[in-house]
Parts: sequence; C-alpha cells; structure tokens
Amino acid sequence: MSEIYEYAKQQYAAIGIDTEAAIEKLLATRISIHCWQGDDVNGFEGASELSGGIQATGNYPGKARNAEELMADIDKLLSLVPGIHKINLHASYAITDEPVSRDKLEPKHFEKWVEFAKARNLGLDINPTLFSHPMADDGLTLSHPDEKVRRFWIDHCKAMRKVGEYFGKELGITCVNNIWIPDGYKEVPADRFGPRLRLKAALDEILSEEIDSKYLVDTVESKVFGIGVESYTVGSHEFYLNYAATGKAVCLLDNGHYHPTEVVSDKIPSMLAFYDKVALHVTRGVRWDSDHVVVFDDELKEIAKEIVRCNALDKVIIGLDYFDASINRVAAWVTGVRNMQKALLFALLLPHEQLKAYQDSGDFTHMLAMSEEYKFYPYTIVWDEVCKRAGVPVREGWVAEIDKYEKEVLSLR
Ligand code: RNT
Ligand code: ZN
Repeated sequence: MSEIYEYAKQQYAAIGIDTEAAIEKLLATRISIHCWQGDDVNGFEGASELSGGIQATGNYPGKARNAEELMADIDKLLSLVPGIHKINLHASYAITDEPVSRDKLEPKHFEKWVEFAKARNLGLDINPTLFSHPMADDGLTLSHPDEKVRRFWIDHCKAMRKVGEYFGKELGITCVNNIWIPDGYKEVPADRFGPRLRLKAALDEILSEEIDSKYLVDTVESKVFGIGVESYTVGSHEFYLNYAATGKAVCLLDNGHYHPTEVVSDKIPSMLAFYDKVALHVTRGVRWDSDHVVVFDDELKEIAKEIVRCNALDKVIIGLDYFDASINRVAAWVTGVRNMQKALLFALLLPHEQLKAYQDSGDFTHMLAMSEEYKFYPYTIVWDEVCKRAGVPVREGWVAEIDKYEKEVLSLR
C-alpha cells in the first residue's frame, strides 16, 4: 500500500469512514454499460439512419461497423475501467447470418454475445428496439392506431423478454429488459387518452408471460419529448409511474428525460419509498436530451449520494445512456463509466450518518459547512488505489492507451 493511500485512509478513518469497505463496495457494483456508444446507436441491421427522436451528432472516424469491431472496442473499454460490469444490448445488435425480422428474434441470435459475456464474467441486459425500422417510420409503435403495427411491436417485445430470460439463465446474473418507445406527436394531439390506453394494453400483453425475476426484470422508460415529437409523448413519467404501481414493471428514470430543473437525484428516494427497485439511465443533457458523455458534475454526485445514503446499491439498477460521435468513441465510453464510478466512490466516502444527524437536529450550519469541507477530502487518492487494485491505468494513464488504440486500430477502419 502506498504511503499516500495510507494518508488518505487515515484522514477518512478520522471521520469514521473505512476506505477499504468503500473500495470493496465500489468494485462489487456492476454498471450496465450501453453497447450503443460504440457505433452511434447504429446496430447490425444496416440501418441507414437513427429514428425515434434521438440523435448522435458528430462524425469522428473509427466507429465500429460490425460485431467484431464493437466487441474489440468493448474489450478495450473494459481494460480501462475498474470492476466487472454488464453490457447493455439492443435488439438491433443481434448477430445473425441472414436478416431476421425483429418479431422473430430468438435467443440463438444472441449466442455470440453470451459467449462473449461468459468469457469475461459480464452480465447482459437487453432492450427491444422500437426505432430505426420501417414499421416505426411514423414514430408510432406500441400505441399505433393500426392493430397490425401494434402486433408487430408487441411480438418483438415478447421475443426480447425470452432473450433476456436466456441471458439471465446462461449468465446467472439477472437481465434487465428495458422498454422505451418513441411514440408521440409533433403537434398538440386531438386525442391524448387513446394512445395511452393502447400502450397500456400492449404492455399488459407483453408482460403477461410470467418469467422468473431471478432471470429477468422488466423496466419501462418514460420521456418528456423527442425531436419531431415535441408536443406529446405517450409514455410520459406519470404514465409509467402508475404502470409500475401495478407491479408489472419497474420504472427506469433517464436523467435527460425531464424538465430542465427537475432532477433524478431527488426522485430516487421518492421511488424507494414505494418500490424495491428503480432503474436509471445516467446521461447528460445539455439544453435538451442531448445524451452528452457523463461528466463528474454536481447532479451525477447527487445521484450517487442518494443511491449510497438510501443504502440502495442493490436496489438502484445503474445503467448508462449517452452517445457522442464527435470524439473518440472508446474515450467517450471510458470517460462516462469512470465518472459514474468516481461519483459512487465519492458518495461512499461521505459520513452520511453524521450529516443526517446535523439535519435532524436542525444544525444546518454544520450540515452545509461540513458537506463543503468533505468535497475536498482526498477521495482522488482512493480512486487511484481502486484503479491500481483493479489493474487498470491510474488517473489519465488510460488516455495514452486510447491514443495507441486509435492509431493502431480505429484509424485503419
Ligand atoms: C431515448 C432513450 C433510450 C435510448 C436507448 C438507445 O431517449 O433514452 O434509452 O437512448 O434505448
Ligand atoms: Zn435512456
């Protein structure tokens, strides 16, 4: 153990914090890393453009063009972040010889991913893909007025639950199946009720098959608006919050999906007062749901603090969701994952009991003064120790690795 880590350890011990326990907890926390940062949400179906009101802007060279390249990039990413994680897939990343219609996808079309995950001790999560597809051309899927369109997407979502169950069984790690739909209207609609009733019925049918929660957890992701669907979103926060109250699915909160002054950190304890589980898509919206790379900002720290002080590391399912095509994509990935972990470590190193006691006794002077002082405690030294123990580059050491990878691999694509 380095002298400098010993120093940090003592500083924290003096305020009742065990850095060893914090390191252990951090390294035991799997982050669900989204595969789609590697290829701008393209997938392997030869999609010509991203639809559904989301956008990856930029044209940085070197994006992964197939499964082999994406897997190689994931390997590079995993070598640069501490801990063991989960990879979050979309249906559009199925690996098939011939094109397979999304409503006909089966576990066998994801065998290669299971093989990949097994060899690396990873978990796998899944998302049905209800965008970038001719059947979603008008931006409507599960709430579509046409029964045939709804049928296609219902069957797709059912198929993906079976894939998720297969992941859970094969890997022994519960798979999260997240349903996000782009459905909404550009103009103020004439009917807000009908689409929501159709969505509710569709979800009921999709989720009607009992699947052991040891293998699969279903989540539903709400949104406030998307590009081209500015006036109305079928799957709003209230819609899914109430849907989750039926016990059929778990809410997934994406912090890019709320009004600008509304924060997910504050929603976490509200959710935990009623639910055993809540899922997150951690992202960074700049002026809108822009899905910028996650940085070590105040809201990220606040989210991590809520997870830790609610003692909910096993209740809050942490997933990432950003896609930046304007910089080296692997660097973007690594930056966000490491920041999520840094924020969790920062939160694990705070004396929450003491700060709560100040609040409960009405001593807001100490609550504020001490919270501010703790921001300058040596958590960066503990982070270096985490990286050392996990055998990944310390501090900016990983950036040189990316430069090398760009030169030797990405620039040849
Ligand atoms: C879109 C949602 C959704 C997607 C991914 C690709 O606004 O955040 O989670 O980003 O499914
Ligand atoms: Zn999301």
